[in-house]
Order: sequence, then structure tokens, then C-alpha cells
Amino acid sequence: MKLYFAPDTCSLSPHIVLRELDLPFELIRVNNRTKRSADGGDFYRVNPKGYVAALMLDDGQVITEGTAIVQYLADLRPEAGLAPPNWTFERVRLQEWLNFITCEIHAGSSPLFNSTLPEEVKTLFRDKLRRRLDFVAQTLDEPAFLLGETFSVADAYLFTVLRWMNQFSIDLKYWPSITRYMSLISQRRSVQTALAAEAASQAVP
Ligand SMILES: N[C@@H](CCC(=O)N[C@@H](CS)C(=O)NCC(=O)O)C(=O)O
Repeated sequence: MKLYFAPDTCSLSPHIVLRELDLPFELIRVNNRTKRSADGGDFYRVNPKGYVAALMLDDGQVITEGTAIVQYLADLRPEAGLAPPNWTFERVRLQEWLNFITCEIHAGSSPLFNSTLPEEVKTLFRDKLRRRLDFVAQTLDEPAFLLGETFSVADAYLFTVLRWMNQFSIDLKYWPSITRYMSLISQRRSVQTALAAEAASQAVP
């Protein structure tokens, strides 16, 4: 398998999951501006939508959309317990979280990366994000992880998007349960090796 990624973006989530599962994969860096990938190609040929993450399987099929990729990966090694089995109510809870993270936090963050957006508009998006984080913080008051006592693919994704908040002047220290959570997740071997591999990767022109 090949994971097409760009450092510090949402592709960190499937990257962490690949390392949690100890699956063999190749990490291919993408330049999100030029849309060239480190394997010499036009990234639009891999993902016509032009964004990371994209997972190319050994038979050449490509899966896009982070929430689909992480569930596909978790189901390759169900014994690792990164996603509850399909057709269970717990799986619905996982999907509920993945959808919340992707629509409310990930997509809710996207406008804040736009430096040309007026400050008043950014304030609206920041306030909405803060309300979403209030809800996340309440959930994390009790169990260690989003689904309870064990790490799941939703945690890989939540950790990934929460890392962006500092850039938007949203200080996670405001929510002690989130601060604790970020520290817990950042200590995982999978997270540390994924971040180190991304930092060591060669930039693509
Ligand atoms: N709906 C997609 C969104 C992916 C996405 O937003 N990727 C960003 C990085 S976090 C990207 O590559 N943006 C570059 C672009 O859109 O040109 C998913 O959830 O996987």
C-alpha cells in the first residue's frame, strides 16, 4: 500500500493508523501547491480531487476521504480493536464521531487556514470551533478515549485536527480534559514514529 500525505495535514490520521496496525506501507509525500508527488507523478492522477490523504492499494485501487481510509485499515486487522466490528451499535458510535470530526472540526477549521479571510469572519469560525471543542471536552471528562477505554481510529483523527488549533489562536489549555488527551495520544509510539517520518521526509518541488 502507498499512503499519499502532506506533513501536518489530515493525512497524519491514516498514517498513525497504519503504524498502530503495523501494516507494511510506503509513504509518498505530496506537494499540495504544485500537486506533484514524490514518486514523480501528477497527484491528480492518483486523486482527481487533488487532496491528501489517498491510499493506493497493491492492486492500484485508490481510497480517498480520511474517514473511509481509516475504517478500511482498521478492518484489515480487526483484532487490533481500532474500530468496533461492522453491524454493531458501537460501530455506529465510531461513525458518529468520525463524521463529527470531519464536518465540524476538520471542515470547520479549513477557512481559518485562509490568510485572506477578514478577521471578523475568522472570529465567527473560531467561536463555532470553540463550541464544538466544549462538547469534545465534556466527552473526554470521563473516559480516556473517544469511544471509552481503548484507542480507536477516531482518536487518531481527533488528535490530528486538534494539533492545528494553536495556529488559529485557540489554546487547548482552556480545556483540561483535552490537554490531558493530547498528552496521552502524543505519547503513543505510532504517533511519535509517524510525526518523525513526516518531519524527515524530503520536500517535493
Ligand atoms: N474530505 C477530505 C478532505 C481532505 C483535505 O482537506 N485535505 C487537505 C489537507 S488536510 C488538502 O490536501 N488540501 C489541499 C487541497 O484541497 O488542494 C477528507 O476528509 O479526507
